[in-house]
Amino acid sequence: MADVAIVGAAEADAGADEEIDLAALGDDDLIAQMHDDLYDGLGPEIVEGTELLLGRGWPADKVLNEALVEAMRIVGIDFRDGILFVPEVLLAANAMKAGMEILRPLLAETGAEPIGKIVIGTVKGDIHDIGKNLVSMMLEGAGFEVVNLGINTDVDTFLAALDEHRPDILGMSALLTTTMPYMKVVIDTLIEKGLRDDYLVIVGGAPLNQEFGEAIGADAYCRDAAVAAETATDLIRARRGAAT
Ligand code: B1M
Repeated sequence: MADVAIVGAAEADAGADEEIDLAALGDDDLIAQMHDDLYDGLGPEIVEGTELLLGRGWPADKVLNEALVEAMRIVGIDFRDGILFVPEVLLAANAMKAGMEILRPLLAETGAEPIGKIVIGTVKGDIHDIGKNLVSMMLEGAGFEVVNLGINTDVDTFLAALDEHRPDILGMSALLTTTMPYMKVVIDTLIEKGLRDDYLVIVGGAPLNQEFGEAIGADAYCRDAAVAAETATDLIRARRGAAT
């Protein structure tokens, strides 16, 4: 009996390890498989799937939204519900980043004229950077020079970067309800130092909304990366138009 059980387990293992030929899948099945692979944190499979979809003529933003962002949305639900934990989510995040690296040059390549400069960071206490990095890519694609300060950015680091790079826009990202109030700390510090009017300020991140953006005195709240690129462009054009 024991032997039978052992053989059975070995067969099950062999089945689980069986390689799936991603290239043989149709688009819908490939997308579904990529959702599973990102959920399981399989970076090389995500890279392969991303390249396959691009090779089939999918635009980069469609690959991003339908394969990667949607998969991370599913991860987020299971994280919230206690089905996934930090280590698994970290692996999923790394798989997502591997896919984003393939898409980065495509999202950033528009041939657009340089339109302005932005300093962007995830605020103090917060280490979520996928959304902020996506926003940075889209802004690059819209013709912005982006100075990306990374994660866990405190007010002094923001101020030093503003002083050094003299951008048109300051962008802040927060993914936690506990870190979003720090955006107000940064804006209030700009006001105290008489610097607020020198910069446009845009904010974003999953727990924010329009009302919060207005309440902390940002120039705009942006729902997603595409809106951030559009809004940043509009704000700069409006400011330059007003100055002439
Ligand atoms: Co975190 N996490 N996490 N996590 N994590 C969330 C945010 C959470 C909602 C999960 C959940 O419970 N469902 C929850 C927050 C709950 C809350 O605050 N109410 C949460 C928690 C609790 C935590 C920890 C506290 C868990 C723990 O330790 N017990 C911990 C906190 C660590 C810290 O920051 N101090 C933690 C850790 C992590 C990981 C490290 C494992 C990993 C981050 C890896 C990384 O970023 N390198 C992680 C992840 C991946 C998530 C989820 C699953 C996915 C976030 C993501 O990348 N989404 C997330 C669940 C969720 O959001 N549904 C969750 C994909 C990305 C494309 O979307 O970031 O929303 P998003 O960005 C969008 C828009 O929001 C917008 O545009 C982007 C693109 O369209 N946007 C901007 C974002 N920034 C913008 C800036 C702009 C404009 C638009 O202008 C400047």
